Amino acid sequence: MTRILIAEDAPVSRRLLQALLTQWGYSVEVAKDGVEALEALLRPGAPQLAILDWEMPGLSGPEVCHRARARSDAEYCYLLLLTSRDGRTDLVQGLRAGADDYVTKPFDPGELQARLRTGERILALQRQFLEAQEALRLQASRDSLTGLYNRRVVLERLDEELARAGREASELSVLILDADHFKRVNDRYGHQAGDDTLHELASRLGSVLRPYDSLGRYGGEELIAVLPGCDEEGALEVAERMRSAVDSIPLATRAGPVPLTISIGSATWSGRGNGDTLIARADEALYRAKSAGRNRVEKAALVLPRAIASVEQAALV
Ligand code: GH3
Ligand code: MG
Ligand code: MG
Ligand code: MG
Repeated sequence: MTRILIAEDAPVSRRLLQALLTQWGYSVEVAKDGVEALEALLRPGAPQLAILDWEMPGLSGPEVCHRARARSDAEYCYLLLLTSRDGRTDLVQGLRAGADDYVTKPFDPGELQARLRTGERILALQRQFLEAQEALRLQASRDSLTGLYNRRVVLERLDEELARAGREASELSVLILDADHFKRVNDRYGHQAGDDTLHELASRLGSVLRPYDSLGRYGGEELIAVLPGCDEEGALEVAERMRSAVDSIPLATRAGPVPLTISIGSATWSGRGNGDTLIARADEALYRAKSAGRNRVEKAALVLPRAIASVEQAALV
């Protein structure tokens, strides 16, 4: 049921409008003056359709329009002014204040109903537009096979979190995950079942993470997790939970259950270096996890503070 706000200070007109609109199937909210009307329009979840009387105590209809429009963060509301004036300049003033349309009093019910339908059509178009925009935004940030963030977005998240960790002197860890012997999965079960495996892998890993962690597809069957506020010990715990979540139960695919293991390299930000160096350290740890037999977690080598590193280097010469 479409919700509509009526703002009208004259009780008789207000009741008449309320009765009509209820009969037409609207769910009606009522304001007795301009101040109440503005409050009702700015409340979260406010009606998106409103009929505003021109002359009201407190704030006039055009003033309500003007102030409601000044709030650009609010959802669009279709505003219809109700006026007994018919001088052209007044109407222009009302439209300039942000009204979408007007009806002159005494109004013809058929005309009012038709103008409200126009308003609803415009609101429906706007909803479609916002939905399409949201769908595009999702498409542009997600990997279509796994539903995870795509590489670009997860790397952006890493940069943002690194900047925040620098500002707030907080911890940050990164995990690089790679499916073990995935070529064999494709060879044995087929490429499509391989795709299913990656899709299931992504959803199982996602359920292990906290809401503010980001998981993305880094490459073919390689994923990356950005863990804000996570120190080395915490990152190793998360990685171990991921490893065991995959190892414990085979993944469901169109070719039946596929057993899979993953290897993980973990790196924790030391307060120095950028996203690339953090990923390179996690990658190096992943390489060691693979060489040590796969289905395991390895952490990156300790980064020595610059002063100690140069002392050690000096000792080597
Ligand atoms: P390792 O344990 O050393 O990682 O062995 P691996 O076989 O997994 O080797 P590698 O990581 O080098 O190879 C990854 C394979 O994953 C190669 C490629 O055919 C497959 N792959 C990459 N992306 C996809 C995908 O989107 N779908 C499917 N089905 N397979 C993919
Ligand atoms: Mg009035
Ligand atoms: Mg692999
Ligand atoms: Mg790989």
